Amino acid sequence: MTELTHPLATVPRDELVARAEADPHRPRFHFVSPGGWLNDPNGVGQWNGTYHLFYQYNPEGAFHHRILWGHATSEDLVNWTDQPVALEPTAGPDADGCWSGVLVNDDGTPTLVYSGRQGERELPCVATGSPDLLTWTKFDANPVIPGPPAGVDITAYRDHCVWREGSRWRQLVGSGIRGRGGTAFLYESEDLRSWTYVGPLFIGDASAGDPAGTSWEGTMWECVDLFRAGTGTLGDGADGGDAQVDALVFSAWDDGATRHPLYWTGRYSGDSFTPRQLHRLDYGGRYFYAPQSFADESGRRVMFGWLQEGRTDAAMVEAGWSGVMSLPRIATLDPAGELVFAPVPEIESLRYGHVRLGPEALSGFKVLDGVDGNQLDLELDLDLEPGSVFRLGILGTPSGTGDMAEETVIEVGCQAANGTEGSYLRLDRTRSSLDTSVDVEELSGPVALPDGRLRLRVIVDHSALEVFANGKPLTARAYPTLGGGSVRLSAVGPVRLRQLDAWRMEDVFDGPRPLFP
Ligand code: DQQ
Repeated sequence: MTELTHPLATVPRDELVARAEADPHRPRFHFVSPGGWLNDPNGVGQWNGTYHLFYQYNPEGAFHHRILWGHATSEDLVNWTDQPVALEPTAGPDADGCWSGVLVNDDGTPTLVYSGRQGERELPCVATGSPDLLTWTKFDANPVIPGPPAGVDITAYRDHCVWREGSRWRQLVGSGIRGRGGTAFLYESEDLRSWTYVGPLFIGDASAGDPAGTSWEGTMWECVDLFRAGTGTLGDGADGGDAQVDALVFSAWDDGATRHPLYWTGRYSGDSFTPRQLHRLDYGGRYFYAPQSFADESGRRVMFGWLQEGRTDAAMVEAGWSGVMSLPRIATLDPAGELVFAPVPEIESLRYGHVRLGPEALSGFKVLDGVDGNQLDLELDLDLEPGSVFRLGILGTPSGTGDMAEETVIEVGCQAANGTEGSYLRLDRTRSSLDTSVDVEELSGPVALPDGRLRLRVIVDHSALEVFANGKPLTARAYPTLGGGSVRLSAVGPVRLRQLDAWRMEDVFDGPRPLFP
C-alpha cells in the first residue's frame, strides 16, 4: 500500500486521503478525486438516466503521471458515488497512461474512445463496457488508428470527439500542424475500430493575435468538442438570426503549457467546419480547462471543466490532492450568437440558510450580516449607471484596523450608456491570500450589460470559485490563509441592488473516500 514509485510520490498512498480531507482549501460540494491528482473530465454522459463522470486520475499522488480513468455516477448531477477505476494502463499502447476520451453508445454497448499513451506518443484506443458501465474491456487490437496522418508535421495528437452521423461514426482528434496552427483531424468509421482519415476539419492560425493574449489559439488544440449550439446569428447580420450555429470548443495548448479554453462558432457541414467567430469560453483561462460536454436525456448541453490549481507543485503534493471538477454547467446560445452558461439548477438542492436583501441603492462598503462562509451560492440582480463599478468581496478577513487582511474581489464595471461597449468582469486576487506563493494574476473579460442590468451568480466552495456575469463565466481558485468568509458589497458611482439572495451550501460527500472504490 505504501509502495512509492515516482519521485514526486513523497506522500505515502495511505496518507493521501487523510491529508486531502484535512485541507481547508478542499472544495466540499464540487466533485474532487478521493485523493491524489484529478484533471480532465472524460466520457461525460447520461446512460439510462444515470449520469457518468469519468476523469483523469492519479491515485499515486497529487501530480500528473500514469493517468487512470476514475469514475463516479450520479442521479442528480449533485451527489456522486465513486465507482471502480474504469481504465488503467496495461502493457501495449496505453502502457504509460489512459489519457482523455469520450463515451459513446454503440447500439447499446457502452464504448470508450480514449488516447492511449506509450512513451511520448498518444494514439486512439477503444474499450467496451458492461451494461452497468462498471467493467471495461480494452479492444484487443488497440490502437484503432496507427498514427497521425502521414506527411503532416504535427505538434501533438490526442483527445477525441466521437458522434454518430447517419450510418457512420465520425471522430475528431485534436492536433496542431507545425508552423500553422491547431487543428482537429476528422475520421470516419463503420464500427469504431477501423477508421478512414477524411482530413483536417479546420486549421487554426497560430500566427494570429498575441501569443501572450487570452484569445491566442495555441499551437495545438486539446480536447476538441464539436456540438450544435442552437439557433441564432453567426455574427454577420445576414442570417436573420435564425442560423444553425455550431460550436467547436478546444483548449489552446502550446509546448506543454495549458493556456485556455476557446470556441469557434460557425457551421459544420460535410467534411469541414466554416468558422465565423472565435470566443473565450471562460475568463478564468486555465482555471476552466479541457472542458467536455454532452446532451443529456432532456436535451440540455451540459459541460464540465477542470479547475487547475493556483498553488505550487510542491504545495499540491503536500496537500495530497489536486484538481477540481467544475459544477456541471448548461450552455445555451444567446442572441448575439455566443455561448452563455449557468450551473445546472439541480445544484440549488444544496442551498440552506437563505438571506435576502434589497432593493436599495449601494454606496460605500456594506458588510453582509448573516451571509458569510466559504460554501456559498450568491445571486445578485443590479443596475449599474454608466461609469459605475460594483464590487463584491468574498472570503474576507478584516485586519483589525478597518481594512481587510485578505479578500477576493469580483468587480463589474459599466462603461457606456448602453452597457455593452467596454463593460467588464474582473477578478482581483491581489489580496486573496497572505501566502505569497499562490497565483494572484488578474483575470477579466468583457460582459454586455444591456441597460446597465447585471445578473451575477457567485459560487464559493473553499478554493474553487465560479462566477457568472450575465452568463459569462469566470472560474478561478483562491487560497486565503486566515479562513475568513466575510462578504462585502461596494459601489463607485450609482449602483442599485434590486435583490440579493444568498445561501450556504451543503457538503456532497460524507467524509473520506477510498482511493480505489
Ligand atoms: N490532459 C490529458 C490529455 C489532454 C490534456 C492527459 C488536457 O489527453 O490533452 O491527462 O488537459
